[in-house]
Amino acid sequence: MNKFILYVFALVFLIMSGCSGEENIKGKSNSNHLTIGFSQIGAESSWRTAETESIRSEAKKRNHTLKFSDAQQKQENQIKALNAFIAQNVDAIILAPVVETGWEPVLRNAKKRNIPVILVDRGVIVADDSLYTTLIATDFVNEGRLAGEWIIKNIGTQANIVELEGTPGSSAAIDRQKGFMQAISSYPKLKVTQSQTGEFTRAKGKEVMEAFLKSSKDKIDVVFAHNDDMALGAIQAIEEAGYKPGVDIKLVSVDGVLGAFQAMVAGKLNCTVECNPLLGDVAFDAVERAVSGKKVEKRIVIEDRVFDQSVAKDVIESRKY
Ligand code: GYE
Repeated sequence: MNKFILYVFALVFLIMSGCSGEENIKGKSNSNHLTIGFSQIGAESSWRTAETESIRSEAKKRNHTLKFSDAQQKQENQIKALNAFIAQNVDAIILAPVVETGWEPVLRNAKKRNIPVILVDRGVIVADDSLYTTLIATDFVNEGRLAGEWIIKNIGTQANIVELEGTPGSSAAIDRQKGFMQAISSYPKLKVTQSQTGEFTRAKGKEVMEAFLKSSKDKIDVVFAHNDDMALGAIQAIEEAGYKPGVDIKLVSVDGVLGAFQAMVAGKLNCTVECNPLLGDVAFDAVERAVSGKKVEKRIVIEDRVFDQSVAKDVIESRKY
């Protein structure tokens, strides 16, 4: 009789655990191991290399299989990768979208197959935001604003600024520009005299800065670069043109990579607004929650901080990317 009661209890327990919230929406209960497709933009900057590494190492740490695809900056490659992940019926997709628009059809395919899509670092514009699970990113508008405010406070309200923009159509470039313009808009003598894309790369940043230096009729006082790599390229161009970066021409950028801190310590870069690329941990928390049918916040904001030469030396040792 006792044995019988035990059997009944065991049976009830088994049935209940099978029905519990732990069972994931794709029906793969009792399995902590997931297969995740990660569509990365490319390797244009040190920021992106750090992000890739963070997601790769977190997948390993949690014992998940990561299918990695490098899109070489092309949206069409990302769409192809996503469709391949969907055809392979992965448990979830992590997408770092190169540009904001044009994602609806492929995201609809994922949704139809019940595959959660976690957006990391850049956002998308879609009419129906149920097409993705969450966006994990910093606030780019705020980053642009912080860069503008740093200039107002530390350089003043009269300066000719040249702008090195990020990848055209990317939320990072669009929103950093928006925030920056908002910050300086009340100061008519703070002028953006030239603005062009440097595609978030060091080489292109240098090339565009060389062109700015050659063609500029006005003296260039400040460079606002949408990322550190372009600022580092611009520093080289400024030096080769015979000026002192950080002194004759001041530079403010975004990301907070190690190279930027080294340049600040050397007195060549004036300020960087941090944009944390170490998103692996947060991204996989979201993936695991989504796969097990738990609620995930629609927007997870990663905090930004401003660093300039006054603190660079003290914090450089503690930088993680
Ligand atoms: O700032 C830049 C990169 O999307 C936030 O892309 C990211 C940006 C980052 O290549 O360095």
